[in-house]
Amino acid sequence: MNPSQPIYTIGRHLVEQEKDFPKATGEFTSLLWDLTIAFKIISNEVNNAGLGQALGLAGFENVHGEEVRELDVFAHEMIFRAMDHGGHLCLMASEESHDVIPIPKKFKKGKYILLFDPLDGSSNIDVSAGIGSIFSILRKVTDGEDGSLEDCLQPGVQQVAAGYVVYGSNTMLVYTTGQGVNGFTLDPAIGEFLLSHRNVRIPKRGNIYSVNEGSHRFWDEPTRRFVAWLKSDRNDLGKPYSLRYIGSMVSDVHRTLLKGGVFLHPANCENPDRPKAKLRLLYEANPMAFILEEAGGKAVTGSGRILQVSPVELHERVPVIMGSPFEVEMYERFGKEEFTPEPTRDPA
Ligand code: P6P
Repeated sequence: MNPSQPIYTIGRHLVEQEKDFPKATGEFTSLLWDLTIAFKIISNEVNNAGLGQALGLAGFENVHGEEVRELDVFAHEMIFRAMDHGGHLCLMASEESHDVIPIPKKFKKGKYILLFDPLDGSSNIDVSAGIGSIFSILRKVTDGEDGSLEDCLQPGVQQVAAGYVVYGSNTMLVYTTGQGVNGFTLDPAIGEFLLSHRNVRIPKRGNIYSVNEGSHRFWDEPTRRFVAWLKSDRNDLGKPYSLRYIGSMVSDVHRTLLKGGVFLHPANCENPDRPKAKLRLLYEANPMAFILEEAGGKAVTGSGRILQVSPVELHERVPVIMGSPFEVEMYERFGKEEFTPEPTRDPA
């Protein structure tokens, strides 16, 4: 940690941010604070997962037909139990739950909706690669005390906050409320998230691309031509971009945010009439897109801004291309015209 940087906890940051909103009631601050408790508990479990206990399979499949590992279930439970009684939420929705999750009747309801992916990238758990949690917060738009599916199906531009936690070499929480992006690293010795990355800005361009090259033959033609350009010496670097791919969206996007470049999870166009995307709009693409755009980046589906997609289903999926403005704008140009840009400088 930078010795000259003041010790600034996430709690202090939340209180400071609240001061910027004269009408703030503190409800939102308390909601985010409750979330950090869940993330500390999950971090401890992830970092102490015993080989026999938490790395096993939970023996059933989630709504998407994917094997559910015990840490997925644990993370889902921890977030639900940390958030169900605070009085700030009127509804939750999780990747691990087919339907929306009402707040138990015995608890006071609030005006916010929490959407979350409790443990993204869980297929990496047993190889000790990066995994993470992602959250998105919306404000209730329907009448009455209880939230409904309609409250969840709002475009990403309506988010009031979004964030992720990456459980990697250390645990880091990155979030935005639309006032910039800040990163807090967990000091496990004192159990505090301390400000470590103030006002994160993504580099305007990078030299890394992140995509599952094994799916190359399923991409549409513009995506194939864009990635071929990245890998050639005809691009502006004059040499091939480096490929970095962990297979965990939180880790791959976190690296892209800090180092620049582009992350892609394009649609599978094996059946051109029915392209199939994988990443979920409401609790993966939207929150990450909010953060990337707040940090000066871009986030598109290939046919427009992710944040402007109007959701139809709770678990719907979208193609994701996000990162530095230079690379994402290049991707969009490859999609719009038959063009191969000439390098702006002689190859190295
Ligand atoms: P693929 C993890 O399962 C996940 O949902 C994201 O975290 C990750 O970016 C993506 O799937 C990886 O998908 O097709 O490369 O295996």
